[in-house]
Parts: sequence; structure tokens; C-alpha cells
Amino acid sequence: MTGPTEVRCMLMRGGTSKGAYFLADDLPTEQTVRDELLLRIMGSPDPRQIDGLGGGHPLTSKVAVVSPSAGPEADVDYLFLQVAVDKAEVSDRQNCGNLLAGIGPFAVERGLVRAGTDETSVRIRMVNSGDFATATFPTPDGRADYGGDTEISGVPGSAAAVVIEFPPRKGELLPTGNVRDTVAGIEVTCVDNGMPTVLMPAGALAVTGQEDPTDLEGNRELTARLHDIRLAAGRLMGLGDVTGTTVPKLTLLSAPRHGGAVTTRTFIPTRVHTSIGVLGAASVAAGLRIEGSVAHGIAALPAEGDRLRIEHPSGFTEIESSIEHAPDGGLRARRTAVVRTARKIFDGTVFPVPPTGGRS
Ligand code: NQM
Repeated sequence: MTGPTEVRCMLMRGGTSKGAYFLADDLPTEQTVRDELLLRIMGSPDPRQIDGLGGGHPLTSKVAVVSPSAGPEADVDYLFLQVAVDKAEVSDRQNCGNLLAGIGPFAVERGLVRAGTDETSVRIRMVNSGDFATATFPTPDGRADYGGDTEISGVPGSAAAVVIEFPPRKGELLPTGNVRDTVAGIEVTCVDNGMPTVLMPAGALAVTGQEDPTDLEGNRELTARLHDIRLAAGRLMGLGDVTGTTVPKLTLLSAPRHGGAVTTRTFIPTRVHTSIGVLGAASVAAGLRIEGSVAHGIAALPAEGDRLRIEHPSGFTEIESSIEHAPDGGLRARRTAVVRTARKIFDGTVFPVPPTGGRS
């Protein structure tokens, strides 16, 4: 069975990423049919995704599937799908906090949520992880308004703020149960505050941690070591064999250079992020606060307050993060909050490459 020949779709920028947003009802219910259709919509596999909506980079090859929530704790359910650029793969193994920024406005645009008169808060269940978030954004006259004066690093100009609050997480912050692990010869801290991430000092890998993403991607010795570290860390984190999956991410840490808490370079996991993911930053922020972690000694933590400035290749992400000891003694994220922006780019009908176009 092949999917439909045309599909209702909205292209949105969410934070520093871009993706195709769909109502679940507008896509096939059968997962293999849906995924094959999404590959043809995004133009994968092809390094340029020239025949589809994808932009030739993992950060612009993303899909959000939205539906009314199945449970009372949320208004909508958001399933994130990473469409590989140069492989015929669609993965639900990770979440995306950047596309998350567009979910509230999209839910209003599609009539899943009734907008308030000035602003609207949408409670979102992130299907990939089972976590929740509340996004608040302006809706003057009951319509999503994307214009505003909020700037985020990695996006030119300004737009309306989307304030995202994550409630306390049930999951353990340290998936290996250890503050430090020795993995493939180096000490790392494995942390998960919504995005499984392996934190490591850049210096332990013979780089400064200030390099451009392309320089890091081109460093064969480094990428070979990171490959081994990721496979070993993935197993320790309970993720099994992570060959071919997009988690865990790998973040190289070094001292802050611009008044922030830390400098980051994040492999996602092969390309280097041009900034940092939202949940990636949430995991880094939590890791910085864990005493004894490989990150703690590198971090310049503010004397008070939850707000941390995570430096990255195109500027910084400010994130509010606090952690606590759970009754069972483990560490948990108490609260995480971040400000993003989002924008509707087009709303219409997408025409997938026909299956006979060589990708069926
Ligand atoms: O960590 C890229 C992005 C992301 C993920 C990636 C993200 C997050 O920036 O919340 O948003 O890590 O693959 O879109």
C-alpha cells in the first residue's frame, strides 16, 4: 500500500530547527506506510533532499505529528520524527525541543486548541519520551501571532516568544547510575534531562571545544573516537546498540568564553549542531549542576538563580534548570524552562515524490 499523493502540511521554524508539521489524521496510520511517505515528502535519501521539503541537514529534516491528546494531562500529543537525510530512515528514538516551540501555535492554527484573547498556554505530551511541557505564546484576537522582539541565537531577526516550561521529570538524570563513567578510555558523565547526552571535556579529546562545527566534523581521529565512546555509553545508558540511532548525543565541554556557564559543541550524533538542542541544553544544564560530574568543574555557575547561559557555535541558549534528590536518592530535574520563537513559513499541500520516482 502506498500513501496519499498529496498531504496537508505546515512548514514551520521551531527554535533553531525547521520541520514539516502534520495532523496525525492527515497521515497514514500504518507506521511503515507513514514513514515511507515522509521520506518521499522530505526528499530522502539524498544529501541535498533536492526533491522534497528537507534542507539537507538533520536540523532541517524534521517532522512533527500532532493530535488531540489521548490523556487528560495534556491538550495535544506531539510525536517527533527525525527523517534521515542520506539514508531511508525515519526515527522516533529522540525528542525535539526546538520543533516543540511550534506545536502550540500549530495546534491553534489547526483548531485543536481554542486560543485565549491575549496569550494561550498549550499543554503538550511528548509522545517519544512521555514527558510533558507547557508552551505559552501570544494570540491577540484569538490568532497565533509570530511577530515580536525576542531574539534567539542562530535565528536572524526577532519573533514572538514561546515560553516553554517543563514540569519535574520522573526519569533519572543519571541513566548509568553513576556521576562519572570511564568509557572508551575517557571519563564522561551520562545525563538525561529529556535528551540522552554524553558530556565530556573537550580537552580529553585533544580539541579546544571552540572549533567550528565543520572543523570538528572533518576531524577523522576525533569522530572515530566519538563513535566508540557513543556505542559504549549507549549500552551503559540502557539504550542498547545505538549504531544507526540519533541518541545519545555527544557534547564537548570547555570553559565559557562570553560570560556564560560553559562552551558546548554537540554531535547529533554525526553532524555537529550549529547551536544546541533545547533538551540537549537542558541535559547539559542539569549536568553542570551535578557535583562531581565532568561538567561541574568546567562550569562557571552563577551564585544564585536557575538561569544558565549555555554557549554554542552560533551564540548562546539561556535555560532555567534546577535539580533535586528524589526520595529514592536518585537525582531528578525539578524544573526546566526556556524561551524559544517559532514561525509559520507556509501552510498548504505537499506533493510527495511518487513511489515510482525511485524511492519506493
Ligand atoms: O535537543 C537536534 C534540534 C535538535 C534537538 C538534535 C532538540 C533538542 O536542535 O531538544 O531540539 O539534537 O538532533 O532541533
